[in-house]
Amino acid sequence: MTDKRSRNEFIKEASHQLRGTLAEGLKVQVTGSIAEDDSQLLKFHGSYIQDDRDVRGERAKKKLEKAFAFMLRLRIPGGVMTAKQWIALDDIATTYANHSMRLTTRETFQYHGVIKSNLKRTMQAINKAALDTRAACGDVNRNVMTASNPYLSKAHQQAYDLGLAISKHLLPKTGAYHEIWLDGEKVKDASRPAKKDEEPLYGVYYLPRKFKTVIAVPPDNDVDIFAHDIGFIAILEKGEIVGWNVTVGGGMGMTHGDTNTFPRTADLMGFCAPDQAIKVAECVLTTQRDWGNRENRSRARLKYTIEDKGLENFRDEVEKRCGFKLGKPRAFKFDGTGDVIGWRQGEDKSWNLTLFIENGRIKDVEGHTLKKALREIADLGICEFVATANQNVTMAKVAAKSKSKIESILKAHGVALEVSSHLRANAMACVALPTCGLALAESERYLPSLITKLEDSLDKVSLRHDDIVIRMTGCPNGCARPYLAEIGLVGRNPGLYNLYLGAAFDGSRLSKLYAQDVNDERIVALLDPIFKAYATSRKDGERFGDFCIRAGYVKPTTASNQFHADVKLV
Ligand code: SRM
Ligand code: SF4
Repeated sequence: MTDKRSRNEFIKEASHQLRGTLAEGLKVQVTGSIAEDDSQLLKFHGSYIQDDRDVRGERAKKKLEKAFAFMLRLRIPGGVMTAKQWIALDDIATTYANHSMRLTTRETFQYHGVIKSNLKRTMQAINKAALDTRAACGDVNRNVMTASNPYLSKAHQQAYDLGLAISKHLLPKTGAYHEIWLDGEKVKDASRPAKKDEEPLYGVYYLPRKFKTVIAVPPDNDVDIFAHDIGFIAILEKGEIVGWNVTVGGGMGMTHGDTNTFPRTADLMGFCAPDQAIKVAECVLTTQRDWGNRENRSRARLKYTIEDKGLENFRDEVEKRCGFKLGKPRAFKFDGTGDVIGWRQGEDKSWNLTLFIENGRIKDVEGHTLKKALREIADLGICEFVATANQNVTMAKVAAKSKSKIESILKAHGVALEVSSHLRANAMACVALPTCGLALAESERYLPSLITKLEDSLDKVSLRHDDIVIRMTGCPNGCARPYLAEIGLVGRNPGLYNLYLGAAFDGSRLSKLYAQDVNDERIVALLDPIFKAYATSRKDGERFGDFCIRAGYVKPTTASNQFHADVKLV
C-alpha cells in the first residue's frame, strides 16, 4: 500500500526530533537561504525563511538571489514581559532586525529582516533575556494566549497561571533547540535513529498541524476564544474560578474557491474542574495527534477532525484518555473581542495602560517615535509589558504616581492615548506584504489609509465613536481573524478583497461573504450606505454585525461549518 502521508510528515520523521541539517546549513555562507526541508523544521524553532517581495522582480532581473531574511516569532505565554525583557527585545530589533518590533495577533512579537549570519546571535540574545522562540511556529502547541492582563484581577492571574502551566506541559522536549542555537550538547549524529522517547507527547511525527490554546475570562473575549483549537473559559462564582468551559475545533484558515476548507467557530465540549484543565489540554492534543489528517495539510487542523469524526466521538475519546468525564458547559457571557484602550485599574489598585498600536508595528517615524517612547518607559522600570491578542500593548502594574510620567513620555514622542475613531481602535491587519510569502494583497500597509476614508463615511452619520470591528488579511489564511470581524476584508489579488459582513461583536458568530473582488473605491462605496442605514435604523444597542443580518445584507452563519452556505453576492 502506498504511503499517502504528506511530505511534511516524512520531513519530521527523518529530522531526528527537529534537528535536520539546520546546524550545518547555518554555516553555509554562499547563500542567504537554507535547505528546503530545514526550512520546514526551522518553523518549530520559531523562525521562517522569507524574502523581501518588494525587490523580488528587480533582483530576478539582475539574476540575483532573492533578498532572503528570517522572521523570528517569540514564545511569550500570556504576552507578559518585564521591563528588562522589553529593553533586551528593543535592542535586538535594532541590532539584528529591521529596527521594528511587530506585535502579533497572538500576544507576542515577531522580528523581520534578520539575515542568516545573525540568526544564531539573535536566538542567543533572546535566550539571554530569558525568552525563546521554541514552538512559536510548526506542528505543535503554539504560544498560549491568556486573557490580558494577569494584573487585572485574581481570575486573570489564575488564567495566566493556567496558561503558563499548559505552555510548559505541551512544550516540545527535544534538545534540538539548545543544541542548534545555544551551543548546547553536540548535535546528535544524524545517522542515528530518532528517539521517540525524547518527545513523550509528540513522538517523532509531532502533530498533523499547528495547535493553538487560549484562555478567556468573561466578559472579555479579547483572545477570540472561538478561533482556536482549544480554549478554556473561566467560570466564576463570587470572583473565584470554579472551573473552565472547554472549547474545541476553532480555526480561521481556508483556501479561496475550495469549500472543503472553511473557518470554523469552536464548539463547547464540556466543563472541567481547575485541577483537570492541564490533563484535558493534553488529551485534546494527543487525540488530535492520533486522529488528525496526516495526508492533506489543508484538512489537518483539529477543526476538521471534529467535523469528520463528530464532537460526541471526540469528547468520548478525550474523556477516555483523561480518565474522567467532563461536566455540562456552564453559563457565561462575553461582551466583545476588543481591548479596553486607555487606563484601567486592577483589583490590586495598580494601573494598566493599554496603548493602541496600529497593526502592532512598533517603530520610529518622524513625529511618532513609538519605539523610543516605549523604550524610555521601560528604562524607568516602572511597569511590566503585556502584549494583547489585538496587536496592542499594556503597560501594567503602574503606581498612581507614575501615570503622568508615562503620559508625558508618550506625548513627547507624538504618541497619543486616544485613537482617531473606534473603528480604528477595533481594527487589525495581518503582516502580508512585503514579508509574508503567502500574501495575495496588501494588508498592514493598506488598512490605515482605508480606515481614514471610512472615517469620513462614519462622520457623515456620526458613528466615529461607535465600536465596529474591522479586520483585514492579505490572503484567506485568516491571521487577523477576519471572519470574526463585523467587517472582514480578505485579499484575493493585488488591490482586490472579498468583503465579509455579519460576524458577532462578541466573537461567537462567523461572518458571510457579501462582495467579491472589490477595490478601495468600491469598499468605501459599499460600506458608506450601510453605515448610514445602521445610524438611522439600528435598534437600541444593536451591534453593526447583527444589524447587517437583520437588514438583509447577509444571512447569518448559523452553525460553525456553515460559512460558505447562503451566500448572495451583491
Ligand atoms: Fe498566521 C501562516 C503571520 C496569527 C492562520 N501566518 C502565517 C505566516 C507564517 C506565513 C507563512 O506560512 O509563510 C505569516 C508570517 C507573515 C510575516 O511576514 O510575518 C503569518 N499569523 C501571522 C501573524 C504575525 C499575523 C499578525 O499580523 O499578527 C500572527 C502571528 C501569531 C503568533 O504570534 O503566533 C498570525 N495565523 C494567525 C492566526 C490568528 C490566531 O491564531 O489567533 C490565524 C488564524 C487562526 C488559525 O490558526 O486558524 C493564522 N497563519 C495562519 C494560516 C492558516 C492555518 C490554517 O489552518 O489554514 C497560515 C498558513 C499555514 O499554516 O499554512 C499562517
Ligand atoms: Fe500572510 Fe495570509 Fe497570514 Fe496575512 S493572512 S500574514 S497574508 S498568511
